[in-house]
Amino acid sequence: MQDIDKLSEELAAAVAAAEDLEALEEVRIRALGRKGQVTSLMKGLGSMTADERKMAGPALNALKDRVGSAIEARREALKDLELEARLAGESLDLSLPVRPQNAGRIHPVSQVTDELTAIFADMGFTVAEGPDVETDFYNFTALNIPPEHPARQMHDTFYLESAPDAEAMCLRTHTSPVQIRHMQAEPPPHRIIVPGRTYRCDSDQTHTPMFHQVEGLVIDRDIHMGHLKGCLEGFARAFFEIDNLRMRFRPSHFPFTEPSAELDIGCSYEGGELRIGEGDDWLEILGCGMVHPHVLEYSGVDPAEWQGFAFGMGIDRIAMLKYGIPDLRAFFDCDLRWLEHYGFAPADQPSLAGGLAR
Ligand code: 2U9
Repeated sequence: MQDIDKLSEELAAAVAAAEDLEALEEVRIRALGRKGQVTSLMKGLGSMTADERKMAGPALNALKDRVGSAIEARREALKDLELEARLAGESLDLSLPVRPQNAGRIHPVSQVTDELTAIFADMGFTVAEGPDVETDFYNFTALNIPPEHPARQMHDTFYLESAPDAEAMCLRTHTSPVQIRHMQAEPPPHRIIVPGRTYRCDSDQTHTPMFHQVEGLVIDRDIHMGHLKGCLEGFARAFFEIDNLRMRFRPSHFPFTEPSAELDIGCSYEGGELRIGEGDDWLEILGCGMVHPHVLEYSGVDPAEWQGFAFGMGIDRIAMLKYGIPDLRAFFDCDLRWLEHYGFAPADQPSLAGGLAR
């Protein structure tokens, strides 16, 4: 019995000391193999007296089970260690350049959205998002668009089927409802941009039923048209990467802003080719204005204390202008050859320091 106890201790120590699966297999063969130490002791049972066998038999069987279980447990632990070491050795360096044949391209809409985000983030804006399916209240009423306004007509807006007494639901026709929701949820001041998908029942060479917009909202005390002008001129210069870009604000009208304006940038159309920043023609790039007091009231903001400006532009449109893309519909064709031509390198994140687009 003493021999069995001693052997048990020795084998337990050998199992624990096995540093890899190969060493553990050697211990197994040494203990439980055909000529192993435990096997040999078990073979000796045959030459014992019946009384000796009664004592030694169960003890040897217990030893065999104990050693077998210890080996199995150690094997599992060693496998885990081996896997961990392999995973650590196989870690991917995501900063390595992509192999050219696997590169893929970033769609111009994603690229321009990232550029806009970088520019406005530098001015202290954060990005807000909201639902594509909206209520009539958030898409129209809260934006000072009355029931008889043409924008509400069935031919402009995709309405969803709803129960006769339920509020009408639609696909948002602009990202403006997100600003309303944001103002209701957070206390002023606000400085947000809202890029996203928008939907209008329209389809021709320059309109698609789904298109992308970015809108911005600044609400604070004592905000005036001077802030609007400085912010949007700064944006246009940074976006088109032209320091002395000619610009003009032209009076306009939107239900949600008063006064309202549109921003034009200087360009030339010589020989049918558009050149931004040259010549003496004008090109409209965005709409803007001071947020209408009714809109602030609908949003739970006191217009006597807080004012601000808002702006909106079509991402697809400014992407076409900046990158000379002639046909809007190609944006949504999923043609890989088009994406290869007009797309952007995936690893180049737009930043003001590193260059917006390379
Ligand atoms: C709130 C208050 C005011 C957002 C604005 C415009 C002017 C505008 C168009 C540009 C081209 C839409 O993509 S487009 O068709 N937008 O001209 N958008 S001011 O005004 C807001 C928004 C939200 C709460």
